[in-house]
Amino acid sequence: MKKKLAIIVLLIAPLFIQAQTEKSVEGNVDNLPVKEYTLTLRQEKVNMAGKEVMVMTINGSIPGPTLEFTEGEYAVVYVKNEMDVESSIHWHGLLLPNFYDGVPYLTTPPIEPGHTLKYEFAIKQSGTYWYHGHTMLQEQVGIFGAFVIHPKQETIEYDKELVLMLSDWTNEKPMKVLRNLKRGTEWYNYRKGTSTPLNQVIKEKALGAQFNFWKQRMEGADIADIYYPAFLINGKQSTEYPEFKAGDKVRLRIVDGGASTNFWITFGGGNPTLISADGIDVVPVQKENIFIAIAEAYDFIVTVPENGKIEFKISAQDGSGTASVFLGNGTAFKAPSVPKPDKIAMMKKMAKMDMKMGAHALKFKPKKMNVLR
Ligand SMILES: [Cu+2]
Repeated sequence: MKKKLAIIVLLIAPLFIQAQTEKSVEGNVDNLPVKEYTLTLRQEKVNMAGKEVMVMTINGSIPGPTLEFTEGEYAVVYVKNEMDVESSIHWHGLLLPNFYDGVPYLTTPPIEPGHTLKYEFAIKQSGTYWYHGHTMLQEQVGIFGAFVIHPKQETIEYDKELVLMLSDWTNEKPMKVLRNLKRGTEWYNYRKGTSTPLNQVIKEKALGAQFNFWKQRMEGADIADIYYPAFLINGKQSTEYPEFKAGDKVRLRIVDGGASTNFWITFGGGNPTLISADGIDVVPVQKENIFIAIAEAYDFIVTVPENGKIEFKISAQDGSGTASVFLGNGTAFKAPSVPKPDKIAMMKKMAKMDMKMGAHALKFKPKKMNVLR
């Protein structure tokens, strides 16, 4: 027993030593202006999609507040855990000492119920980032928010800005969702109406492809596994932002904080110009739509038109739902709808690929198919 303990101490010790040395090689941070935030994590009942459910909030909201800094500041963030379970916050994409990265049991101790952890680090970059819980499935139920860093000197021209935090919402307990997925049934595909009926499969002459799927213990082609009753932008399915006036150049800071949803983004006018990806500025390029994957961030600049408002729309990749915000006043310039993906064509294509590449390994180890990644 003692031996085991000694081994564990030996394994963990380097992490803490590393944290200490990283702190000391941070350079002189004493002169940096300090900016402080407090994030309070609570368990609360909220109604986001037609049902009151117990979830997790940060300072009483979902998503949590946007933390805003300027490059060169020293961030101090107190995370108060008022829940009855342990928690953690990971700062996605931020350059910081390993000890404050917030991955429990790996870099940072978990935040026990009733405890507060003080995160502190120098802000050495600029751009759009986010933070999220790294404990169990807490990110799915509300532990996430945006993290915005302004450069010392702004080089991009715009008048106003707006954070758009995208997410997916379930009224079920995430652990129950996980159990359902592990069962390997097609329950969620039926719920969200994206399963493909057999008569349609036969009509489209895809029965061979379907047999191929069944042989590999898969029900059929689908893009997403979970049924979500709602997709949200800043915690809502539809929001008006009338404070943006005609001619305003608005910088949209878009983050996909979904737990398992990739989205198509479309704009109803406004000359959308992509200026940044994952916190890094890019050569500005005009783009009418973009595909955003989980945890990615894109910044766009749009100009509010003279005679109406712009619709900004997200469509779940599997075609199971949308959400919108509107910028400006008057008649809406509608964002184009994204056509639903053709699942049967996908299935045929995958079956063909499978024959070419020969997925022997899968065929002889069918149990592997049930392992979650
Ligand atoms: Cu992350």
